[in-house]
Amino acid sequence: MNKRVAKISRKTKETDIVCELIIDGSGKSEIDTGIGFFDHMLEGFARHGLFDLYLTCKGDLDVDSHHSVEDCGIVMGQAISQAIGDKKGIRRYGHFMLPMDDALIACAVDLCGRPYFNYDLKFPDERCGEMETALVREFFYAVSYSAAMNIHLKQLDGLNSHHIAEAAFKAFAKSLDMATDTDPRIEDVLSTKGAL
Ligand SMILES: [Mn+2]
Repeated sequence: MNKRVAKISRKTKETDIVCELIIDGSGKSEIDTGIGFFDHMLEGFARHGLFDLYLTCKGDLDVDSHHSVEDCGIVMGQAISQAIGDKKGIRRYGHFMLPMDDALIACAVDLCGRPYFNYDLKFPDERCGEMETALVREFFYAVSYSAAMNIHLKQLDGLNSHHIAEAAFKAFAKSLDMATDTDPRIEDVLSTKGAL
């Protein structure tokens, strides 16, 4: 099978983003969003999902991190959608329960073509590094509508904001890796409707 790849460029008055996502990667990444903690989260996403991700974002960080994080979510959703293409042969559903010390985060995804987002992470701190923890929600919400996928993220436990966020990004990565994996038994798309 050819490697599933997407390249997206998106420029607005608020952000200028270039992204390359390789679904059939090996966990390599080069990320520069100007937000150290967010780079750390996206590197974890690539490494643990075994995706390759090259992403740069030049955003209006003089305002705050909001536009940069949200717009990276939009672009990554577009990249996921473009890379998986017609979805033939993929497992479609993915889930993972990921522990990170005190944090235990469950994620479930469906690459169904419909956006839905369910989120209940609760961060004890307002920020991790220079990134507002409220932006974790904005990122995954943007991915869900932009990729037209269901994303459920549930916090089962967690005391440390860094661990909660990192476990969420890794749980999402593992779930997406499962959902985008192919199964030779699946002919066409995995739907009784015949379309995803
Ligand atoms: Mn960390």
